[in-house]
Amino acid sequence: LGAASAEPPPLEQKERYKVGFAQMESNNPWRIAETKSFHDTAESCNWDLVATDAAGSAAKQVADVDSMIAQGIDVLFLPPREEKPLIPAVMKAKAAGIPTFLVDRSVDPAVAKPGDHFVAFLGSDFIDQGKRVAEWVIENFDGDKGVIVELEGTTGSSPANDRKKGFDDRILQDERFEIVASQSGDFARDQGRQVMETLLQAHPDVNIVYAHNDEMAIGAIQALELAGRKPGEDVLVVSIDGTRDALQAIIDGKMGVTVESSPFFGPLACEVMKRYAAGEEIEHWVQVEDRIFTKDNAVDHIDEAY
Ligand code: GYE
Repeated sequence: LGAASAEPPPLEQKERYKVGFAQMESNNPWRIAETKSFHDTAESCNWDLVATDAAGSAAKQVADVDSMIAQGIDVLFLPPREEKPLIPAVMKAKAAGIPTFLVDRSVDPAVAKPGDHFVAFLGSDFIDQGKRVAEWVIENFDGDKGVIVELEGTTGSSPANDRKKGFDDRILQDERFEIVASQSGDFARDQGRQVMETLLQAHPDVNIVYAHNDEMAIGAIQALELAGRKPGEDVLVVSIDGTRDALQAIIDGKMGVTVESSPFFGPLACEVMKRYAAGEEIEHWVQVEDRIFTKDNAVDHIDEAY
């Protein structure tokens, strides 16, 4: 046996493809919108779609990929829930001759590489998203001392790691700001609310909440209101995604900003897959451009939101 080639497996050109989409969980509007985008694209892109839902378990997500490999998919689209536990799934797909595209989250780049173990990562620049939130806060916070609570995404996931880095590095360059607590709410509304309730008791002087996604921001707003605080007046709430509820919270004056992170990956997946089958060289990172939503434009975008 020769050494495995340092290239992803090729994809043959044909009329219809059996496409695997191994979703990680479906407990929030972002995930549901992403899954729907793949189902919608299946019709227009001639896919027989095999879609699974790992219900928040990285181990189940790996097992779901195993079963897709056994079912003979031609190509795999994988949003890895966490950076390290999903590496075996990427490796097994390659060994089975199936090209993999990572969508919306990535894996540890020291171990699994684009242009080798997988074709490409399709998604946003999470460091930049965090940095843009920090810059908006620096420009718009009008107090003397910013006391920040940070609600982190899923521990060990690429967006949680990078949204923290991008925000923290930038905000701490300005001496007005201090991050007094930073804790995971697993990208979920309920956990965001619970963690915020606890952190509010330890840090009643908080006046800025940075959540790594909108669902946790909405949970935090609920916790703040329950404690008699006035989000938008005495606490600035900022986050990332651009969900309908977040845009509504901006319109209602309860949230300051959300930097976009789009879940609509289906059409991009179709396009990149076709280019790959045609033998084109695919950039290792197919980067998605993100808009920014504030009180100036939230109302213009709420109808297209999810
Ligand atoms: O921001 C979050 C979701 O991986 C980019 O995951 C995605 C993130 C998104 O649960 O809401």
